[in-house]
Amino acid sequence: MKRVTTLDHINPRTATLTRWLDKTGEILDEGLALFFPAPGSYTGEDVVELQGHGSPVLLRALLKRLYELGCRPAEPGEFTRRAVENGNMELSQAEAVAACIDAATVRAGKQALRQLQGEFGQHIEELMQQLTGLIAHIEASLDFPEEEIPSLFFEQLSERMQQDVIQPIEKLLRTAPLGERLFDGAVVAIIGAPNVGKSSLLNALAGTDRAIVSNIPGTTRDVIEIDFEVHGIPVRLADTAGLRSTGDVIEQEGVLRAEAAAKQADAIIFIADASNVETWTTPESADILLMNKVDLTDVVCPEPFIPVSVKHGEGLDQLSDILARQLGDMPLADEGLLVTRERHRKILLDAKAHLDAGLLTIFQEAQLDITAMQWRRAWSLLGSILGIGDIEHILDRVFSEFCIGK
Ligand SMILES: Nc1nc2c(ncn2[C@@H]2O[C@H](COP(=O)(O)OP(=O)(O)OP(=O)(O)O)[C@@H](O)[C@H]2O)c(=O)[nH]1
Ligand SMILES: [Mg+2]
Repeated sequence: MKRVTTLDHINPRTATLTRWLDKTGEILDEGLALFFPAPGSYTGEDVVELQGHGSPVLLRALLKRLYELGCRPAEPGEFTRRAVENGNMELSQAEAVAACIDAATVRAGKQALRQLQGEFGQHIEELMQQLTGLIAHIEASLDFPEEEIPSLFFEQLSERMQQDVIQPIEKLLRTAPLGERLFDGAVVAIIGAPNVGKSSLLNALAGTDRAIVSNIPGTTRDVIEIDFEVHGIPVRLADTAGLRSTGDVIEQEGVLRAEAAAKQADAIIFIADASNVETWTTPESADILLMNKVDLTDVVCPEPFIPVSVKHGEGLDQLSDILARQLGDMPLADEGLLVTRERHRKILLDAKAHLDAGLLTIFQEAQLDITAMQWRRAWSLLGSILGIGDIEHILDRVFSEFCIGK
């Protein structure tokens, strides 16, 4: 540090004003230096942070100087990886760092924070402890084959396996569709005949005036996308050209794009116009059916259409609830822990398969070693969520998804 700043000494954990110098001693910038000594730093190693004025030119000059002195840029996720390797956090917490950075909504951020604080990891650890106890019972009966073990013993063991390990895993797995959705988001396409109010709906849901609305059928020609959120789920909403056969080549292209957007969407909202029966013919692919402009007529809205009046904001709250549910939202009074990463879901599924397989042989004395083997395999799998086991392999996979500099 002496070679790049003007400091002779720095107190730990204190922001100290300094200047950084180039090779010839010329001042490059002025800023703050912070020193976090091992082992109490983020990575568990000695860490120095330099905070400059943030101008790309000045920062580049500082980086150039640091590279001259033998520094190199961090690999994606390298700081967090070192924190894991030095025992400062377990792997699912490290993944939560990436999740915190990626979180697009407050709800997603809250889940990431719970994971960062180790709640998810602790739950997995508790399951592993339960599993260890049950494996120990099986191992013990394998060690004393001459003992007559009552079948009640295995019945109880299998019951505890169901209650204490398999059922909690199943409960976690049920949260995965919502948990993953909170981070991956969803694409929702609005389709329907011309002039039914598709662009009006996009504007109303996203609270902007993004798409042109007019009473001329065929107003929207292109796919218009906007990002918003429904109950904390990030949604990319796509407004499309009204579906009809037309001689206008530009509109034809718009219709083709509308159909392509609908194909790629996770959910499709189809809109009909209550005042125009010709718009009611519903495509099979639609997930949510809206009957718009109910303010214009007294026609009874046929099932399963949901009556709305986009113009007057009627029925839109109900639409948000239905859309959120369509995207995997669950009614949770107090949001429990969610499985938010595909890696965790796959491991839990795999572990459950091994636990179930172990139960198949538990009442067959000759095959009890298979039960023990299956359950031990499940234990290792759960451990790989926390980073216990083939650590290098797991770390490579997890940190390859990180962004640079964390
Ligand atoms: N009365 C009434 N009019 C509405 C309602 N929703 C939309 N409109 C009107 O219907 C007309 C068409 O609305 P748009 O949102 O442009 O319809 P669109 O489906 O995007 O039409 P295209 O882009 O041409 O396919 C506009 O004049 C809107 O003001 C509603 O709930 N009630
Ligand atoms: Mg439109």
